[in-house]
Amino acid sequence: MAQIALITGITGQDGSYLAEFLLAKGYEVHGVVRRSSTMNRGRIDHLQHANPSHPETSKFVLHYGDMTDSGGLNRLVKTVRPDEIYNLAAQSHVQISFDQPEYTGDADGLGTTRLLEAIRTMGLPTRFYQASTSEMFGLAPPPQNEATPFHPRSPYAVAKLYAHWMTVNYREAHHLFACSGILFNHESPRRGENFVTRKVTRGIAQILSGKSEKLRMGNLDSKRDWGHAQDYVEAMWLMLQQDEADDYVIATGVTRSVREFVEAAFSQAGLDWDRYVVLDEAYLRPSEVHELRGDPSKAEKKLGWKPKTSFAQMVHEMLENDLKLEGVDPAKHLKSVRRVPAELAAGLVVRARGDRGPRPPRSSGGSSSPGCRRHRSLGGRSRRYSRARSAAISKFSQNFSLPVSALSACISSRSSSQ
Ligand code: NAP
Ligand code: F7E
Repeated sequence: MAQIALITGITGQDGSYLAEFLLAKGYEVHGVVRRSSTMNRGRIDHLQHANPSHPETSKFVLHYGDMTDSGGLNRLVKTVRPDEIYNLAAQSHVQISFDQPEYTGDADGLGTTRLLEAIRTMGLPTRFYQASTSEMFGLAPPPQNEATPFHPRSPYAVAKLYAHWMTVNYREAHHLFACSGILFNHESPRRGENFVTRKVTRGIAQILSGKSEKLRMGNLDSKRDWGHAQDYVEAMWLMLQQDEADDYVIATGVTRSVREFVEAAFSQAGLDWDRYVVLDEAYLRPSEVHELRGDPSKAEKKLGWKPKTSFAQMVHEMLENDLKLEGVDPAKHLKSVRRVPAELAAGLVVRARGDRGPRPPRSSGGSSSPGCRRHRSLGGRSRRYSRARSAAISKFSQNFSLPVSALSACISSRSSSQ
């Protein structure tokens, strides 16, 4: 008999990739969708077409439900009787959570408790995956791993932290097979349009199509550990296949600033980002998470999981998709990317950072970036050498799509130890 999975948030980025992944493994996949006045199933339409709704035979079934409605969730768990539940539904936008703190707490926090209670009261052996987030670490300095203390910085992160601890508590108190995947940022062509990476790749497409001239953005100094969503859904599944339930950090181990993302994306499209990007204070957050860099070594060791897609490939895929959506020919504008395996990039950065130890959190208003500090430390060397070094780093960074900061750090730590 096929394994049965229930996915909340199936219409989202991760839900759609996870549904594809589980269907390919032979699962019967049930998804929870919300009623809305316009159909909102663009990411899963292809799955529905490939699996027409004949209830006796279909491997892909959608049900109406909402994380704020415990009666509906109870009924779903009771009727579907899933072997595995992947709880991906959430109001997942950090900035919007400042405008909707109560709703975010209800859907993202209490919604998780409603599902856990449904499993417990039904007495089912269902395995449960909770979509936790690196946002829970907030101000804790990188690298962050499963033992890092949490310091959430938004209503979203606080709600997710409550859901994380409820997951741990149901495992400890009621012996549910409940896992919390602490995933760092992951992106793809299916990423929501108002998250920073997609906003940038869409913005570039609109500039190239002549629809807009500028891209308005917030804080370019914050740093994130960006991976590809398709790689990350495999980790969710792996967690539920282990002998014991546990919590895992899923990340690449590489951090880049938003500015570095912008530079890389504009450069792949042959554009100089400086000419198009303008600061708009509307996108600054009341409290920011400055730097996230995950340490995925537990997942590597216990799940055998590693990211497969390089940063350059991911950016390229997103640009290609958005250019096509705007009617722009990617072949005319996008540079091809040389591929460096994700783990090579990760190794380079971890080594460079490891030499210097974790960096303390920076204040959002600070103007001296670590890059600036490194530049000043070059004071004794000749200007010519410094210019040649910067040019070489920049060229290598573009060719191999590695962050400038990682290369600079690596070279600085090597030269100071010589
Ligand atoms: P997403 O694209 O924003 O998708 C969120 C999904 O949740 C959508 O299907 C949405 O339905 C559904 N949803 C929202 N509120 C709901 C409610 N009250 N009841 C039922 N469904 C509801 O998010 P994602 O990027 O795929 O992320 C998946 C999960 O992982 C989320 O829980 C997110 O917080 C978490 N996470 C994401 C990342 C990341 O970098 N992507 C990292 C760590 C954790 P509609 O389509 O109807 O809006
Ligand atoms: O912001 C900065 C912004 O909205 C990233 C969610 O999936 O990942 C995501 O949360 C950074 C922040 O993602 C703009 O201030 C600058 O520092 O893409 P984002 P996020 O807040 O990191 C975590 C792991 C989740 O769990 C969440 O669900 O980019 N930034 N300018 C901007 N951000 C946005 N959105 N728009 C800007 O114009």
